[in-house]
Amino acid sequence: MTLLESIAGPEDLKGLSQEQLAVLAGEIRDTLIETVIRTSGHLGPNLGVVELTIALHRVFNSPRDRIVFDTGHQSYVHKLLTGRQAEFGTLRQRGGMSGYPSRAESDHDLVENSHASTSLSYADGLAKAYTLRGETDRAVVAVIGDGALTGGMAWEALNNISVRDDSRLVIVVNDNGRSYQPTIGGLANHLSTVRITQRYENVLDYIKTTLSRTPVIGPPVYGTLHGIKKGIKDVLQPQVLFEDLGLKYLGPIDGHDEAMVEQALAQAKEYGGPVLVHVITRKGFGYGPAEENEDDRLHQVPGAPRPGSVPGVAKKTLSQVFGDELAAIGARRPDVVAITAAMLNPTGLGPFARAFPDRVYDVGIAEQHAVTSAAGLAMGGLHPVVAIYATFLNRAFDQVLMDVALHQLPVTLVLDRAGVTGPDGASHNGMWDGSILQVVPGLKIAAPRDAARLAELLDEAVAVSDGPTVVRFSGKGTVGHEAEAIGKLGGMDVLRQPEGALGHDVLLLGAGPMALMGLAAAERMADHGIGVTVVDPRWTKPVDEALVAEARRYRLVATVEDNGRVGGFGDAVARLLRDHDVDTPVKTFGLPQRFLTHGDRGEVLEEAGLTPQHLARQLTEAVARRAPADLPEQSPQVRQPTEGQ
Ligand SMILES: Cc1ncc(C[n+]2csc(CCOP(=O)(O)OP(=O)(O)O)c2C)c(N)n1
Repeated sequence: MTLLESIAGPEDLKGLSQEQLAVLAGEIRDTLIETVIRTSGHLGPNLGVVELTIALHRVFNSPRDRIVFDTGHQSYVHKLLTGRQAEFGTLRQRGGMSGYPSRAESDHDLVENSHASTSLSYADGLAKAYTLRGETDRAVVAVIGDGALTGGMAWEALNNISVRDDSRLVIVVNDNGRSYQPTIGGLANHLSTVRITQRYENVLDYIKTTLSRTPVIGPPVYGTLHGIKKGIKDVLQPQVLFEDLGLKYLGPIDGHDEAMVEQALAQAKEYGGPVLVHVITRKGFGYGPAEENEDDRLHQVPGAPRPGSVPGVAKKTLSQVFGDELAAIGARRPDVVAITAAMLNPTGLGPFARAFPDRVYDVGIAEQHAVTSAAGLAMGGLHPVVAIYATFLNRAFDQVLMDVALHQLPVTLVLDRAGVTGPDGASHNGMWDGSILQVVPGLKIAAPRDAARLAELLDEAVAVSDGPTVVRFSGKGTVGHEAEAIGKLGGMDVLRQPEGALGHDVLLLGAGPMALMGLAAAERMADHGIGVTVVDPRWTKPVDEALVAEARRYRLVATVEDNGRVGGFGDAVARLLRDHDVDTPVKTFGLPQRFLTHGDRGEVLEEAGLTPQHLARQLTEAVARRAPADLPEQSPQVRQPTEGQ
């Protein structure tokens, strides 16, 4: 039995010696590496918090004391120490363990939202609740990375926490200097001063020697002099920043020295008011390939290929298609600039950043700021492209509505990972944007079905100069699965028409990649004698009015979208037809309005009924249910060809 196997819960950690803890840390790292490389998941962040998590569970009494992991991607070690080793091999698999804290899995898990920068607000609320309820023995701990600390919500929380001297609240800043890539901004610079200098006294020595040795005032000395002007203490002592806010500061502490971390946490626990413990760790610690990975320290690894999958040349992803196209646009349009919220490479902005380093802004994990700052850039005469994962745009709805749309500003939001993303679970599926953005006046939404359309629609979107545009797609999709239009209906692409003797039974509108699924469903239905016209709307907002006349000629209109069913494209189509008194019934297919549990994309879509087989069956039944008397005149032979066909 390994030492790790002997840990059934946090209590079992408490009697271990320092030597045993070091062995345990090694075993945890081995387990993380072996498992996550197979299952996929967040490797670098978890390798960095092994000692920190052991110390947390030795000092605090979870679940009586509450530990909230910001974002939650670094909670694997916590899972291993809270009775979940046996299931750990099922991490992120359908029916298996979640890649984030999960309330269904354990009483030790509390917050599973996985959107960054919320932990301090949860902790603030919990601490207030325990104070008011007289549960004064309970401590609340928030573990937040330096990346998550760049989000505005974290500072709103600090502003509130700092005045609560009755809260037993411990904020652990896990400072590894990185989000995916190095964390940016003034706060990050401030923290990095601490990381580099470690001790204030050493800094003073450094200043003395540097000043005496440097004949001319070069950049590093300029920084130092700047410090003297401001007051060296203010610049170099990190606690000043936090203590000015009213928080007790402990640190900086070497986060891989378990005993030191434990000591600091114990002190913080006893203090009785809010305390910030600043822990310095290395992302990927203890695993060479992660520590040496210059891109992202193996922030997230893809996992081993599934059994049965054929290894081949990696296909270009749609994120890369977007990135290359934006770089091409950037070359001919000097007014186009790009913004990322701490996800430059994952959103495909790498090529643009390399070609135009002055025209790309990493704003930190600050989606709200990203959007309003884009509004400012647009007011200043530029055309910003904000590249963001669809699920994280939810944060910035008011900014899109009031800061951008109200001013009719030419901002293009590029929403990657739209639709079902899968293994990251409920909080990561990009299934809300298609609905919340439908209500924004003047905003246009494009949903490319494949790589060629992505490039085309991105070009069209950045050409719009009188209001915001959105391009939503799933960047994990790859080049190759394409469908050419056989005609046009208004601005929409017609992909298939009923052939031979088949009637015009169903007008099927497939948004984005669902157009391809619609084609596959149509083929099956043709085998059963049902004629289906498949149309890709290209723009899902506004809905093309050419649909009104066309819809009257079919028994049924159907819409399919990779988005929640409520308030999305389908509902917009139904509303348009209703407003024009079109009698043809509309069936809308999309994701059920639920929080969908994790699994791979195919599995989640299957469960949601979004497969060609399921669509074909549902539509066949729906056509059959319509009584002949309800049906419009079927005369496809005399049907006028639609414009462009
Ligand atoms: C609102 C939001 N935007 C973006 C992300 C994507 N994301 C996940 S982890 C991460 C970096 C987090 O950095 P940090 O908090 O320092 O933790 P580390 O991984 O370095 O331990 C980002 C940007 C997110 N989870 N939430």
